[in-house]
Amino acid sequence: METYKMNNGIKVFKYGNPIETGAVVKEKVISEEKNDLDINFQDKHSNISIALSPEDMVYGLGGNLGEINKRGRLYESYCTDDACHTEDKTKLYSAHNFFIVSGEVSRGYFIDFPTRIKYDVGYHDKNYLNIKIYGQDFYIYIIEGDNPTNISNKFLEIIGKPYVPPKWAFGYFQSRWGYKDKEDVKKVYDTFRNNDIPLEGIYLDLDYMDNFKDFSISEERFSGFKDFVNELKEDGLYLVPIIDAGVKVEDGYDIYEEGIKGDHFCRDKDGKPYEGVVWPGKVHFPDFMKEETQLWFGSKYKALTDCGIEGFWNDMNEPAIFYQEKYLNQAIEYANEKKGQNLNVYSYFELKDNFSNLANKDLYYQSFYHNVDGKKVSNDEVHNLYGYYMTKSANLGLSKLLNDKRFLLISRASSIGMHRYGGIWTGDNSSWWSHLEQNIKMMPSLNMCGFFYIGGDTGGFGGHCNGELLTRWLQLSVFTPLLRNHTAIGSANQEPYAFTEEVMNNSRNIIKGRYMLIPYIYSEYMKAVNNHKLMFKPLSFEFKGDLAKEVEDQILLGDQLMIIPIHHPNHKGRYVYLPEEMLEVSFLKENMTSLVREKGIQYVNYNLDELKFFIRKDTMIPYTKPSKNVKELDQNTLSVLAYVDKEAKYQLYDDDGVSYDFTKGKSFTTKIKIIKKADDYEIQVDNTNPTIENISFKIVDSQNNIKYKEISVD
Ligand code: MIG
Repeated sequence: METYKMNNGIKVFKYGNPIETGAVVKEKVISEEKNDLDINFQDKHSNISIALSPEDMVYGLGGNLGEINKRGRLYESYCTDDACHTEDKTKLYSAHNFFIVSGEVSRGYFIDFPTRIKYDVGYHDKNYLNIKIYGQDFYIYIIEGDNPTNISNKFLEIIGKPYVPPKWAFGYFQSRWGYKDKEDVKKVYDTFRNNDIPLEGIYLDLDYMDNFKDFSISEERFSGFKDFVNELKEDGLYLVPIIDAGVKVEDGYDIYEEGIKGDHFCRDKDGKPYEGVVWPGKVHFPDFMKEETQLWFGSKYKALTDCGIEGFWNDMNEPAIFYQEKYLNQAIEYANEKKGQNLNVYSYFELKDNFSNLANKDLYYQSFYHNVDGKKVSNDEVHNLYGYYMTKSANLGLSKLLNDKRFLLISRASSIGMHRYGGIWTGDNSSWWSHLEQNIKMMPSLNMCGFFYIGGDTGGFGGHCNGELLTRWLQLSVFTPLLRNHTAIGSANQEPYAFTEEVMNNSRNIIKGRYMLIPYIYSEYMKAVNNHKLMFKPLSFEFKGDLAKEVEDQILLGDQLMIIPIHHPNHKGRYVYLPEEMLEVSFLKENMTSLVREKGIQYVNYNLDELKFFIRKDTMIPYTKPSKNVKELDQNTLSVLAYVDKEAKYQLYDDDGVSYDFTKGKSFTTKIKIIKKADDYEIQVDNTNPTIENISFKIVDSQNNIKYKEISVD
């Protein structure tokens, strides 16, 4: 064993001969200290046991189900396509192996390992966090710090800055699997515009492709694609097409033929390109572990960037496999044998399971191989890197193709390291109230693991959404960086206008609220990226006491806001835990009201036609007027809502929103300070943003007195 030491309270331990995943960007430095972790090497596995005291909380593990406090549940890191996120599931699309055990003292752990890890976080024995690593070659990072925030920040620093999308990616996006042709897409666009609902873009699901072939466009359904894309873009509307991991096996298909010629596909045990079955039927999987393949596949996005496309979503990159021919044939044979027989419960179930268990078998992942630095390595051994490296490949390609213009890029599968190349959506949730609640809780956990450009399918993917659920979900999602309403084929329409007039009016106002808040949301996003800080935090990261630990359906955004989504039907409001005195704000264009609330538990009304949140004392938030898209946001007049008892400060970040000039120091700040005087406020503004001309203030004090002020900025 070699031991490394990084400064800043971070120690790195190396076991065996790990594969370099690229998760950490900071150089590893040798530490002389001995690891105090209890690691037990057994067969081909490694078991770690961490004692938990009754008070310990466990945070992290990113895109997995469950609570913010991970204790009392089982989890697994093995990227998996599972479209039914029920309570008993242990694994989803991500493998995010960073967690913090926090009690008397707090400690962070990151297991840098590319395949399966299982966690029993005090499920079978509440006194232990037991971890089973499916291998003996890995790094473990141990991060000491004062508290979970501090530890998360240190972790964010060593894994490198998260991906930064263009500013337009912070707009509202409409999606559905099943917008089958140009006319469908145009209709969505027209209906949004005609009903004055802001719309930044429309995601294109696999309906746009020719026969589910990557980088193809259906001539039949999307003829004149380039003109179509550019026509919409003139009006500031972006189309965001999907790309799947599997490449259709078909003679004459350029991507397939190039892939074969260039030796870009994963191989089976006999050295032939591995064949799985996904959307287009038989496919080969690009070997994203190879740099040449990353560059090759990344360059193929050109087919679409040439049409004016600047955003993509990478799907099915766990990779999802519907079946492998051999196993389907076995199932069919078995079924044929049983034909005409009088089946009892066992034989009937076996017959049925033969088919229903065909997808994503462990066997499949064990039976195809990557080329890792010249070595043959099964997918099973590096499974969690597949979606990560596919997205890295897309990022490398798009960076070149778009000449250093920023692009929107999200992936379904991910592991830590990928956060530098793209964002993620949280996969195939359902139109369930419990999934709205789950969406709240996943946000801080994902942030801890480096994923900042994140959001769930608003309204829910599977199942049929109704107007109330969509409205409540929007009241959450307008605070998440990725705001996308998406649903599955076969489910009820889910656009804001698909329900009643009332639902449409409420949705419109809430989405407009999002656009009003973009200056703030973008600023918080960018500051979090640049300063290695969390954008979303659990209450317990900021406040002491049992309630702060237990209340998980309220989360903090930046240092200013607490959001309190409603995640039950028929509720007119909810109980809110206020860890300190805060200002309740109902934030809508015409009717913005506020009320100072004492600390403690209070029942707060929250109607369907509001956008509600709480502001912490001595803070402020900037906002602007709503617009139909980001391009048309008012850059000249800024509004500020402040809650001032003594003195409040805010530093508004902005940049051009499209280029990477911000990485070279080309960004703007507007520093605002409001100081309470006897019966007035002194306002100081230090501004480098050339577009801001006026700032209008609404300042509330602890007695609910309101003052309006106007300042012109030079
Ligand atoms: O097997 O492209 O998570 O967002 O709509 C389903 C169709 C494949 C899964 C994605 C979902 C997308 C769907 N895809």
